[in-house]
Amino acid sequence: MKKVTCTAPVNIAVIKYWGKRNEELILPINSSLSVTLHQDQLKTTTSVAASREFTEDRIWLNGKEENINHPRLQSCLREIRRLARKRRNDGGDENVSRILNYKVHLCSVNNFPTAAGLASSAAGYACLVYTLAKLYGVEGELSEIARQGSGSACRSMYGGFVQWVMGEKDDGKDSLAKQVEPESHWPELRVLILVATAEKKHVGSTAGMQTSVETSPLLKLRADLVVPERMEAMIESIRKKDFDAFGQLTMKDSNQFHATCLDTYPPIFYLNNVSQRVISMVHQYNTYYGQTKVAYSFDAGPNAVIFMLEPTVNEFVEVVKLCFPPETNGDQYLKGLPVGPST
Ligand code: 2P0
Repeated sequence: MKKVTCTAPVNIAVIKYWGKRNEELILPINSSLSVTLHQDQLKTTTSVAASREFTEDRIWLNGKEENINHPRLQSCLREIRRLARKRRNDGGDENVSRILNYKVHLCSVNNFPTAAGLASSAAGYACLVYTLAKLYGVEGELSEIARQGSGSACRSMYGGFVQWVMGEKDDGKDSLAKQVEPESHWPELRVLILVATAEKKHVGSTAGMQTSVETSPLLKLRADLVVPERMEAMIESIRKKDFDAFGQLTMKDSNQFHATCLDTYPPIFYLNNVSQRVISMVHQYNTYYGQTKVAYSFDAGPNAVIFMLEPTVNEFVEVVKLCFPPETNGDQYLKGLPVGPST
């Protein structure tokens, strides 16, 4: 038996991905950009074992067996095994030949709420692809395979600041993640995650973005006219470590993503009244200082991700505690997370 265990962190998009031009290959209608969290924080851990004793491929997610025949899982398994076979045929490791004949058992656990809009599928598929690649000794560009598990997963294959370039080709060969700056680039950057609810979201991202593509004229305008220019500005703000610009662009992009959800028919609501209070709190805080000291971002759920620089953390956490006292909001907790490398 051969066994491998790896971890992959979640990533938080500051230029959001929402909408596909090809459902099967998972090709997006716009490029996106994210920050990968530190691997010691919100992460997925996956173990894979290959053995001649196993009679079929199987997978367990958070301790519960799931259907291995899910098409996206099958795509990832098939593509990694194809690369492994190619490597073997090119004269690679003899052991790979043997393992390729074995079935695998996969076990994946998240240390945070699954499917609550905290990018669980991103860390999950990134980890699955990376762990399988290690098992079979496959190296090189793997983000194309992770993308076929879940779009946002391709960005978790790298640490630091990562762009998913939408690409132009129909076969998706150029729809890849690339690192814009490494995790060491902006060590003062922090994220605070405010969990408004750990419940599973009502409308999943895959179905939600499909309806948005079909019905929202705003989404098309966003992809064609807003994102390309905003992407340039975002990359520049990161390169210059200009938090004021970075924060404003992050908040505007989150707001526009949720505007496209409202523009979807029937509309999708991911934000709730707690999210709205967090948005007000952030703007009041920034207004008090006359500059952008903190910036929110919300994905497909009501939980807030707040970006800030290290010197702001303690004071802002106190502000959050004042605005959301524990006795009235018992289901909330805070995590101050450093941004860091992916493995
Ligand atoms: C993002 N989200 O860029 C955006 C922002 C949610 C809001 O990527 O269908 O789970 O698996 O490609 O990757 C969520 O979409 O969807 C997502 P699929 P995915 O992070």
